[in-house]
Amino acid sequence: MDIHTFFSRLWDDYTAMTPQASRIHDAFVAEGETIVNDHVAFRTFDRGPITLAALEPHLLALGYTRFEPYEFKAKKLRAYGYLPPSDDQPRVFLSELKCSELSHEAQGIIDGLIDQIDPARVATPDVMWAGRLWQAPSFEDYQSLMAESEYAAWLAIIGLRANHFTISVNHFQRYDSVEKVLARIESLGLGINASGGRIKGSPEVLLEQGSTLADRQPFTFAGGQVEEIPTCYYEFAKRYPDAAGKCYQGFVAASADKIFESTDIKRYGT
Ligand code: OOG
Ligand code: NI
Repeated sequence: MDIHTFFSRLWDDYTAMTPQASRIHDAFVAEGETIVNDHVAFRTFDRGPITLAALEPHLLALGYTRFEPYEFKAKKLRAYGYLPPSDDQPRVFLSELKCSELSHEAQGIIDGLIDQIDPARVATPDVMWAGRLWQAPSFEDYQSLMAESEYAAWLAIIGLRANHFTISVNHFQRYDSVEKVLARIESLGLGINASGGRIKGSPEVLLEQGSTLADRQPFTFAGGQVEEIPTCYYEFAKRYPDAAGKCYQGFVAASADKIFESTDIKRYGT
């Protein structure tokens, strides 16, 4: 699969899950802005056939290269940043949950999901937007996961797909700051993730980021119980040149730690 097809299918799946993304995208295009993606992000479990190491070959096949690892001790996550084959393509942030750091009960719930995955399904790049590769969990299991890891609970119901796309504020004309972009988002009636402040990072760390609160939709759990759940969110990033004058290519772990909470709508939503 070529990289254009990959991102166009990924985007179609993402916007179907995330109507706010189409609204935001179209609002900026209507103002004459050009949308360039800074990065996209994926979440997975470090177990079974969908580990970071098992998914990474799909990125390498598109021409991506490994850039830098990141650790999130409190959230029990590790991640890797990848550089695109050309500047007009997004970077990729791929994270995985360190399942063995959860309780035996939570691990049992996750194993019950992972055991349902057909390994053949993971062999083609469209697994990156396959969604759930297992039956819907019960609401009880969802809540058990939620008590230990919001990331685990989210992944159990949403599955593999773009967790967010990120607009490059560097490529905007009218909006020269992340804060101006966030103000425009709010004028559309959408919520901002304020965990750790509206703007994560600073020119000093060469990256400023902000994000929406994830969209919500009703979800039918095993047994038929329907509850509103968070889907995906949109991010906005502005990068600064390093001492050598080269645009910063990495992520910032302290900022990422708070960006993860964009799907934690129970704690941070209004
Ligand atoms: C990823 C959060 C981190 C960034 O740009 O630092 C991130 C996630 O929510 O899965 O995207
Ligand atoms: Ni991001």
